[in-house]
Amino acid sequence: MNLVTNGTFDSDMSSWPIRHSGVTWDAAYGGSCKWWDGLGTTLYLYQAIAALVEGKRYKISLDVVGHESPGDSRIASILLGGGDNWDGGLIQTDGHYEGYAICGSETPSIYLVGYSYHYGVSFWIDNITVELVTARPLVGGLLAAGRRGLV
Ligand SMILES: [Ca+2]
Repeated sequence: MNLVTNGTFDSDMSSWPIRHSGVTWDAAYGGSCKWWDGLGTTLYLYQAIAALVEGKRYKISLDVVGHESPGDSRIASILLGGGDNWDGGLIQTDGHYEGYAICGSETPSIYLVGYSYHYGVSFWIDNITVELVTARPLVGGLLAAGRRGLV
């Protein structure tokens, strides 16, 4: 179950009250979130997500749906509850991105941090999701396999 509210930016930036002034709603790409500012500016986007639990592992995904040349998109960090950076790597150009993060001990939330690499570069993101990773039922699976004579 996706825990993010309005991660699809259908018509506005509701549920994303904390963000840099260069992170705004845009009608482009069917409703998306535009990141823009001058060279080297740190941009950020934040949403409190009460359902996140410290120490639990979550899958995060998002799409970069467009960017203006000459620069690539740059989102360097995605943190849950102030925990360690996700393992999805640097988000550099258009595409679908997935990674994992463990929720830290701060206010349950998602916090995305990026920057404009070249002056005037804009990029658009969409479809932000955060889902709890549930452990596979390994023991039950082995027992079932055993009953079928597989182990
Ligand atoms: Ca959208």
